[in-house]
Amino acid sequence: MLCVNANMEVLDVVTSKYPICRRYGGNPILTGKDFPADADIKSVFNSGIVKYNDIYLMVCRVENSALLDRFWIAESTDGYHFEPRLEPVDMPHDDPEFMEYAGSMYYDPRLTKIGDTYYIVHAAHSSHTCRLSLVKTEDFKKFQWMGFISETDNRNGVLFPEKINGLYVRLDRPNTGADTGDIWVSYSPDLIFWGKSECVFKNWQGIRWAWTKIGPGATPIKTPGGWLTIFHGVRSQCKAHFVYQLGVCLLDLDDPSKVKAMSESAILIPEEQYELVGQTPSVVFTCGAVAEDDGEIKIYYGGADTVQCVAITSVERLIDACYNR
Ligand code: BMA
Repeated sequence: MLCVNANMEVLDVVTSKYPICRRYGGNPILTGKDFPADADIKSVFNSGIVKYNDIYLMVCRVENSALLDRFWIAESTDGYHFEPRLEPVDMPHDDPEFMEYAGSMYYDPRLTKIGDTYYIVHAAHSSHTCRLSLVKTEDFKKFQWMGFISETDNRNGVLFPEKINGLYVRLDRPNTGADTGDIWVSYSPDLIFWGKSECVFKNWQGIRWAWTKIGPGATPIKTPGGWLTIFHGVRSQCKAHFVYQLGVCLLDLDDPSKVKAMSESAILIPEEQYELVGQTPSVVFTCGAVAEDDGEIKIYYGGADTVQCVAITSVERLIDACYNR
């Protein structure tokens, strides 16, 4: 079959389209039991990740039995075996505005390195529903809150790793109804003031399996052929419950509002017990991926809003999935 590689060369190779992602055999890689017992952590999922000084540094979303969500860093040298630090992240609890609005609940951290700074865009529950909030750190010890960066009813946001045409760029998902929403792109000169917003694609545009809503997932990965962007898509099943899956698309390098290609099928579907059964059944949800130097991509994802998992794929395989519809 014909296959497109990362340099956008068309190759005639024998390749199997499925599976696009391979689950790590040791999934789940983190559960609540891996954290100190007195922290009462029941779930760990939807964690963000970067490689920091050759260490895989995961900012985990952890939840206790009072449903209080916190961030807790876990570290790994191989990307599969993670050791949680002794304490949760010391978020900017000295900032009264952050505490007033977000202190009760913040979750789904998405990490992006820009220059020497690591930024975390995350959802924060405020008295005005959910907003995107921005935190930065240079050493993963001290964290500074930069402010809210969206209006209400927006919980999925991720920054691109570099400026495009002189501006910072983000993808997000402003809700357009009770349970609908599309992926948008916005631009900013300073990461605080955002504008030039455009819809990138809608939940129905070519995505048969995500008729309810979609949202950005992992930090977009730069390839010669475009920004490789892993997102989540949701469908309501028999009006009874939502099914969360992952998809992939390729956005134009200079104008990420343009979709160059998109996989027809989901690339990861809830199938395993740890994805089908948990706090929220039938959920695979990503906030981060690591692109290795050899082209391998590790997609870190939450299973059923309960446990943290990882699946392995590659740049070539994902680009191939985008083009071979
Ligand atoms: C989304 C977010 C995620 C969660 C998912 C499935 O709306 O809130 O944190 O994993 O729903 O419940």
